[in-house]
Amino acid sequence: MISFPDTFVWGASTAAYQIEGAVDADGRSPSIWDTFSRTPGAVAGGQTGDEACDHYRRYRDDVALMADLGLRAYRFSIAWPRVRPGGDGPTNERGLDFYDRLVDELHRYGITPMPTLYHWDLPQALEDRGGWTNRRTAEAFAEYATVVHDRLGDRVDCWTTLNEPWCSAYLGYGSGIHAPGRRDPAAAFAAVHHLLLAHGLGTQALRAAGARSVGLVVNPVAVRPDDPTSAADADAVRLIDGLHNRIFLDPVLGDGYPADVLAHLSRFGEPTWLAESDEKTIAAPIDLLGINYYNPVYVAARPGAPEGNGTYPGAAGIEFRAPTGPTTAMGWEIDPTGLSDLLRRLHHDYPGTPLWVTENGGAFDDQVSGDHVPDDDRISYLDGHLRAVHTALRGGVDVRGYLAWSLLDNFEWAEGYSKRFGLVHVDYRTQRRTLKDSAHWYRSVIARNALPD
Ligand code: GBH
Repeated sequence: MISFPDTFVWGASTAAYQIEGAVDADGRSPSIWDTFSRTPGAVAGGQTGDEACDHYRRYRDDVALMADLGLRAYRFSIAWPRVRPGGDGPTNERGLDFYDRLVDELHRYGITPMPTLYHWDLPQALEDRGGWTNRRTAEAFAEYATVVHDRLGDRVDCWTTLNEPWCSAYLGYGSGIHAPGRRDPAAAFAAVHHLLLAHGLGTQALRAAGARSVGLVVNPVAVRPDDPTSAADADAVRLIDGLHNRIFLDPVLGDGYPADVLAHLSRFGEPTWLAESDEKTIAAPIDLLGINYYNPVYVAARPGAPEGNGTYPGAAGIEFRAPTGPTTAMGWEIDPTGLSDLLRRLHHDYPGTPLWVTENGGAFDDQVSGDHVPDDDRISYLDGHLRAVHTALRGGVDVRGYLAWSLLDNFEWAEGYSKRFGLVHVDYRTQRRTLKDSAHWYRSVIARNALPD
């Protein structure tokens, strides 16, 4: 048996726009994803989060499912446009009421609530004023964080500020494949900075309000050279590692922006967004770092390749090698060694910060037969990655918990409902939930606190 520490926390994650639906209920305003999903061509099949899993109305049943699986923690996100429909300004108490009920319901079953304050659903009203390219959005985030803490802080101990600022900045403002769909490298880097500033200001605000534990969720990636003997590939690794990982981790964990990254950004003009004490604000101490891990990437120096995969502004002549091994339905390479490598590296390069795996999982083309969803591919994905977590633990890495992505099949952003990541299958016509084999498997892992040999 491969046993985990007694204190290891098992759970699952979701995000508001991906599951809640009820986008007009109780005073919620539109977010950038409501706008983006209505833009022709933006989301597969023209789908939106209008109904999603109808979790807003079915949360009691969904919490009962979590209890049935034996989850000890549940990471969900709070929809800023429910709480502050204008982005800043008046608070909408009815929006907070939902999270109030959800938190109470979780406590009824002894499940620890782990809210994330921002999982990509920026109030459209703020985007209309520049969104994450506007410094003011970071301040508005800290105000919103305080308002949420005022309501839930008596029952929530552990907070995370942002989910994957890399996606918000690079996909939202750089490549435009996520909301708000802008394509402007300079805007992407301004967004990186204002997201980091929001994290710093939000962390300070939560602490001032009395929060016990505050952290950030990132999606660092193990960047590997296509040819380990090539010096040019090693340079490509360094650049992509800088633009993907160190640009977030170094400022948050205390060192300010890396010099090589700042040098790279200078080609897009002066970083006028970087004010005097910002790096100090961003380095506000955190109690946990959440890691969302899906796959490693391999990069190669190839003169003439499209710039940084279309995602990393200014990274000319770098090709992202197509997967050579098995992939998930997203086309992402399945390789759990990426997770153990990453955990070891974070432990080594940024010592002293407790780590959590806040998301990990795979999309597969599940087949439903009656009450049965046989998803061996997902079980083996999860099993392999949990072994990787265990390897890291054995190597002395401080990993506190594992939260599977995702509890439910849900709205997979630009892929709409076509990609299913859930432990629990959702029939979107009836909203019927069916536990997949992976859910039964996960329940037994949790119950034993161990994997079979
Ligand atoms: C997470 O983002 C999100 O937090 C969550 O909302 C989402 O539903 C979930 O993952 C599944 O997508 O260059 O082709 O190798 C995932 C962020 C960024 C992970 C890009 C995979 C590399 C793809 N992703 N990344 S590739």
